[in-house]
Amino acid sequence: MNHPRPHPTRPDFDAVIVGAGFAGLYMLHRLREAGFTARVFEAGDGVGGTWYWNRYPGARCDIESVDYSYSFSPELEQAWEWSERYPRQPEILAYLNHVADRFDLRRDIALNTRVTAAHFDQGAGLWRVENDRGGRCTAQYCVMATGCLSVPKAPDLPGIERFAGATYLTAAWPRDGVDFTGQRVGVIGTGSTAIQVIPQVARQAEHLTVFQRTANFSVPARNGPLEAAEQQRVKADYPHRRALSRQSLFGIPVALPDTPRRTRDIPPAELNQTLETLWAQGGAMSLLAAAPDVLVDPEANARVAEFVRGKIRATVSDPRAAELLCPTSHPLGTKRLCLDTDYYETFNRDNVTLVDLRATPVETLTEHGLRTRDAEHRLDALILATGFDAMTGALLAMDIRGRDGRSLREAWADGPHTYLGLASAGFPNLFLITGPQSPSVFTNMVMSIEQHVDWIADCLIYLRARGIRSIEASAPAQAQWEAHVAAVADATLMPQADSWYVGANVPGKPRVFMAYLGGLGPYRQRCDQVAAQGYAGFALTPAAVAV
Ligand code: N01
Repeated sequence: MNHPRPHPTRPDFDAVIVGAGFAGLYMLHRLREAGFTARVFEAGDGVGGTWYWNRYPGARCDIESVDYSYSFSPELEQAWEWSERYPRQPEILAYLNHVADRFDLRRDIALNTRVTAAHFDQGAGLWRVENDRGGRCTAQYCVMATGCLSVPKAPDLPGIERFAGATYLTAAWPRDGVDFTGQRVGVIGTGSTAIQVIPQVARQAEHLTVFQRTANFSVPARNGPLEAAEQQRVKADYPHRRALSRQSLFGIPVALPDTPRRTRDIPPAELNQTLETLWAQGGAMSLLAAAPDVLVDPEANARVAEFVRGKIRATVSDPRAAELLCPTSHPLGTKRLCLDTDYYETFNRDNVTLVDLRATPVETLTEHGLRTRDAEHRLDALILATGFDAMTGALLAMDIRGRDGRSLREAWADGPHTYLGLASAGFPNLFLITGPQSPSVFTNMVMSIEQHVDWIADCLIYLRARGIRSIEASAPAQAQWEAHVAAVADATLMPQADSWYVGANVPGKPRVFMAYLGGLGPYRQRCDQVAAQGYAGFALTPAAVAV
């Protein structure tokens, strides 16, 4: 119900932004450029988000550096020099620090400050935000730039407290690094993170034991130095390259085919040749972009999956290890397709052992190592590459309360509910950057972040120009969007896998497919259309009326 609000309360800031990764930094820049006041709160003691926390050996982005970078500033694009085809974590972190300095962002960022609560004050029409340092402030808008993979999954290994050796979580790696020389090291997990860690640690440790529960598909990165001439060529072509990426499926410069050819219709020899070429070039996204129907058509998927399994068998010399490393539990691409440098080759080393946790499950950690059903593996150190409470973890970690004091945890008890992945009904003036049910993790995140930030900034400018105090997703528009997201996902093979995309990795999490699979380009058009129609599907409330 609306009540007249004669004395609107001035908030401390036009917007509070939570998180200072790629999303929070650009959001701050856009809002300030548009004349809004904004404050960023960041839990870390530096900017960088994902790239601040994930400092584990081998951490590297699986999108090419020239594409995994902001496109909003042509000067920045031209100025920054990338050293490798795929950027290492320290280089991305240096880039983000450069961005923070270049655009003078630091003065509006509070570091070491974790937002614990955000409550919508209906009477005053503003958000009251609290942090773990006891600070409080108010803002008209709250923008969650909290990342899709920022809350590590809690370790769920029996007896972990008994282990006397060192334990390392990849997502909270010691800043000064770790020297594993002379140590017996165990790695739990074989997802994207572990696949990067394992080859690095194997080169240093005396012995490495990899505890695998589920084998994953991985494609070679073929990383290497980015030659000056190649970088110059990309820089000269940036306007065209970015335009292509914005309209693409995955946010990389691969055009949508006019008449996509079905993979199952391609003669085996021709398909094999294409896959050999892609394999030699490296890159997971380009493999999927070349045959996007592998995510939809089981036959197409089976053909490409068998090609990858053939590569694993050809690489790993021990046939038993090779079979264990061949994924059979899920179609290719339905868990994140990993990108590696020497992952499968690492299992040919004398100092590496692969343990199949399906055949011999973990019984417990002991003081000296890890006991499976048939052996005790003595370890000096244990690396947990066990994944994240993805997509919703960071949002639900805060006590977010919207209209009528209803908490987001309550509203999302059966899974996330959003309109376009940008907003949630019942939570006025709250925006999510790359929120659940947007393309986010299925794309080059930087492209998706820029699209959301631009959309949100343009929206706030629109509201200000019209004296509108409040914007809120309408429940019917939200329900329609969710039905569309689910229908698109259900038309693919994606929901078949027990992946973090469906929350299957976190016990008790509702099983819902949490990303939009319609592609970044088509999604962008939809968002632009909503804006062009005066924010269709949102309720806009003028200033003279309380919300
Ligand atoms: O996490 P994951 P991740 N006992 O959830 C295993 C992005 N990323 O950090 O599959 C034994 O994929 C678990 O086994 P299972 C990327 O989007 C990007 O590797 O549940 N094993 C699995 O093997 C990626 O998808 C980049 O059977 C346990 C592993 O731990 C996302 O982050 C680099 C276990 C977790 O794999 C997450 O990747 C890194 C247990 N109790 C990450 N609990 C790049 O840009 C979990 N596991 C390259």
